[in-house]
Amino acid sequence: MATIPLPVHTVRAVCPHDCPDTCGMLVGVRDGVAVSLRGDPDQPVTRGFLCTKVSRYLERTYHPERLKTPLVRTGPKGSGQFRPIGWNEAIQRVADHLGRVARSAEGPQAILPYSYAGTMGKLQGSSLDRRFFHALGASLLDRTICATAGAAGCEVTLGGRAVVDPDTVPHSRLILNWGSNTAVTNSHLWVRMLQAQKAGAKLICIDPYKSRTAARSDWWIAPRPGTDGALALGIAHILARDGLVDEDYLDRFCLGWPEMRQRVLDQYPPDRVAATCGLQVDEVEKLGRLYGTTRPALIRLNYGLQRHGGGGMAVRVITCLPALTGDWKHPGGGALLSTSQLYATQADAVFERHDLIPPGTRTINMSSLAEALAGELPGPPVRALVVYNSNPAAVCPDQNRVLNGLRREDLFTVVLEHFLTDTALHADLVLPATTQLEHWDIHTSYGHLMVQLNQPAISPVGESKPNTEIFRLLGKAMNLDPQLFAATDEELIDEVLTERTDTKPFRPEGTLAGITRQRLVAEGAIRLNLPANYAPYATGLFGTPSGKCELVSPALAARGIDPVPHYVPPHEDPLTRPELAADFPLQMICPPEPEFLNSSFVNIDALRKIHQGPRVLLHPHDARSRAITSGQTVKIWNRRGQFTATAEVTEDTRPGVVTAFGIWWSRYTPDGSGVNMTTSSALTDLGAGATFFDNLVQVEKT
Ligand SMILES: Nc1nc2c(c(=O)[nH]1)N[C@H]1C(S)=C(S)[C@@H](COP(=O)(O)OP(=O)(O)OC[C@H]3O[C@@H](n4cnc5c(=O)[nH]c(N)nc54)[C@H](O)[C@@H]3O)O[C@H]1N2
Ligand SMILES: Nc1nc2c(c(=O)[nH]1)N[C@H]1C(S)=C(S)[C@@H](COP(=O)(O)OP(=O)(O)OC[C@H]3O[C@@H](n4cnc5c(=O)[nH]c(N)nc54)[C@H](O)[C@@H]3O)O[C@H]1N2
Ligand SMILES: [Mo]
Repeated sequence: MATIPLPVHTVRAVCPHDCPDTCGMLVGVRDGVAVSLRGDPDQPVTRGFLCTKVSRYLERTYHPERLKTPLVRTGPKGSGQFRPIGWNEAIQRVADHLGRVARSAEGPQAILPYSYAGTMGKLQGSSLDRRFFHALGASLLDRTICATAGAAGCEVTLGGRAVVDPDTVPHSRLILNWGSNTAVTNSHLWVRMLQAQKAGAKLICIDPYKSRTAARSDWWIAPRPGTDGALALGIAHILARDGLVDEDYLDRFCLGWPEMRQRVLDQYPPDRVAATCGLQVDEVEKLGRLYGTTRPALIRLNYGLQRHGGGGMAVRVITCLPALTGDWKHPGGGALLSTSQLYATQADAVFERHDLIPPGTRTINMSSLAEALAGELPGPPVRALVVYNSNPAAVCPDQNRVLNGLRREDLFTVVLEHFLTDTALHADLVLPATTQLEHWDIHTSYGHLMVQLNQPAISPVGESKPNTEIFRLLGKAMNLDPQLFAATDEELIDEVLTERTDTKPFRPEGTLAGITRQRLVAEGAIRLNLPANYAPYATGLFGTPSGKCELVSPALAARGIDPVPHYVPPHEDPLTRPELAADFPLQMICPPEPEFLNSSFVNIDALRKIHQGPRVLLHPHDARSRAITSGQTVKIWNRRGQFTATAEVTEDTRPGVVTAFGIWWSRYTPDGSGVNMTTSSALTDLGAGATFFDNLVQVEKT
């Protein structure tokens, strides 16, 4: 006879991962154990559908290798030899060590916090941690590893992010996925693009490799990596030459069209652009004409094209295009990078207590971790590193030098984690953190306009604690002002939902009025208070100093940068660096495998086993000259480092471009090395971002 199961109750949660979709989830709990996890059908944007990765989140939470107690290192750094210790001892050891560094002649700036978006939740992502490090006077971290080049490119041109209401996407007649693998990285937006396609829209994908998005588009255009700025200027040339611009929009809302017009007509004719981009002149002409004659046209520009020396300028040029055509005026037209700025949550400066930062505190760029750990940056050497929500040993550029730094015996490293990642393996102390099923959080989104609350479904697994609680304990142990840490997590959520007071003029409507924790608990996701089909740039609400779309940018001129849109080549460009290309002739791009989220989920067996191991795509032309065939093991290297992978010879990557997939943990690679062995810590032109897709390599059979 079957036993009667205990009742299951359902808890509303939110996917915490770094992805624009911020899915609503429902967790089924029986007798304190999470027994099911699915998409929340009532979340109006994500509508019950979860990706392959996050549908396995229970395997993450209950993974046999989940960290359950604090650990202290007993062997050499990186060896993985640890022994469990109690929380009191662990917290005391961290507090003692950080205290010693802070009191030393080198001072508190020798302490470096290192975090990114392992969780996007405001509480576990950037709350009491910030207050803690600000009160301590630690070095500040510039979080540049993902999005700052594009943010800076948009800021200069638009005075805010390129944003359209994702609800309007089905109205679009022409969609350009530009450096965006939307089918994989933003699947709920992709559904809307397919809706548009069904209604007759054309889908174009601009990507040096045939991503899943490219494969499902009507047209795949494969420029050389890092040349998107030139392509956009070529489109602008065709618009100007053929009279395909919206003179009225340009007159009313833009600054500097005459200068930009002259520039593109003089310097970016299609034949020259085609040569720079490695495209046919016909392709450039056809793209320019299609873009100039189809309204509304939407550009989904994303991160792939930003991770190059000229990534900031490329984004600036691309975000000029919808002003030339007047696309911003049409629902379904414009350009979309991120919706994150529309959330009028309490200002970070207030919530994270920026007032506590001692004047003159230095800022360390997270993409320069290699340099920081090697003591090559101004200021005191880094003596203590506190890592949470990030796995820099795997995800940072110039991995060899990052690992050398992490192996320094005089460096004290603390890592808050779910697992013994490559970074945690190098820690002196590991502190076990809770997953999203075990803590409170509040979520904005960078791909839609919902506010969502994550409620804990189960008690912490093992002795793990939320990041907030860990920083409360550290704050107390270091005798920091108790007021900073007094609020409970639920009270912190209420603080986040307190209206900010520095609202920018271009988003007067995005208020949180009436959105409370109580309502989020009762109702689930709530849309920001914004009008339907929200389109700030339709009526010229730009956030620039002139209040216009700055095709010519006085702000850039003031910084000594050419204020008129132009092309900035990649750092490692075979055309402009022939001496480097003589030894390392192939441009390498290295996006994550679709089944991984950067380095997260690599330890979920079912996901990892979809692939045999690290792989690299080579065009038949490049494979033939190296006598490489599919299935062979190859080494990929340059002066910074090398890694091995299995070759796939395919026309899915353009000639001259190697596409390698990440971001594997070293233990799952053939030689303990990942894609970031060859990547460079050189920074982007604007925004000081990382340049993962801008490195020249050689490939050879092993
Ligand atoms: N499944 C999955 N989803 C994710 C992530 C993940 O790791 N896995 N990561 C999340 C995060 S953190 C982010 S930032 C976003 C990233 O989202 P996307 O920007 O969409 O993803 P990427 O794969 O980084 O880059 C997109 C495409 O740009 C192409 N590309 C590379 N160089 C160039 C270039 O010079 N020009 C052009 N036009 N294209 C180029 C790459 O081949 C890639 O297919 O996705 C998020 N979603
Ligand atoms: N070669 C190459 N390198 C890249 C990229 C690329 O495309 N190619 N992409 C870059 C991009 S876009 C990004 S955003 C970065 C991402 O780099 P990271 O932000 O480092 O992202 P992940 O690799 O997902 O690592 C996040 C870690 O946070 C941990 N974590 C999650 N939630 C919590 C929590 O609540 N508490 C604590 N303490 N820990 C938690 C996870 O277990 C995981 O190990 O990588 C960059 N690196
Ligand atoms: Mo990212």
